[in-house]
Amino acid sequence: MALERTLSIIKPDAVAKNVIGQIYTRFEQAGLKVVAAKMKQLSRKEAEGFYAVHKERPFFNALVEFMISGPVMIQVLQGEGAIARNRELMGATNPKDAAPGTIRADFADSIDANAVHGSDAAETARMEIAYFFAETEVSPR
Ligand code: RTP
Ligand code: MG
Repeated sequence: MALERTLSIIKPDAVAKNVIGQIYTRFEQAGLKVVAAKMKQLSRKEAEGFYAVHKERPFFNALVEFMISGPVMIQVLQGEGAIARNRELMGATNPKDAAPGTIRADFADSIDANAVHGSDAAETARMEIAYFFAETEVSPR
């Protein structure tokens, strides 16, 4: 498996629940290193741009409203097979379908307020990391 980087966002619901540390512990225990991080209140424009791939979907407006409802914690995770590994840790999009012990099963309330985002493929990971971080902001370690 290749060393990869993926973009992770702890969404406003999980930040409000004060579980950033618990979620970081799961990344670390799975062998994923945090190599860049920032807390941010997204503007509407930033949230719309980030989720542009979903702009024709019926849930787009609700998704954007939710993502700007409070600060988010944005990080780059690095590790062997980081993209798939992070998706496994996250669990299914709808917490009702998420496997026990996953982040969404344990911390998410609904398909909208679902605690975390994770890139879904190598190309989206590259785009999403570049959306929030300059190359100089990502640790080379
Ligand atoms: P994310 O992008 O946030 O990591 O989530 P995901 O890959 O698991 O799901 P995706 O299909 O990319 O959808 C992005 C976010 O939109 C909301 N959503 N709502 N009501 C619905 O049918 C619906 N489907 C998706 C979710 O909050 C999802 O995380
Ligand atoms: Mg997605």
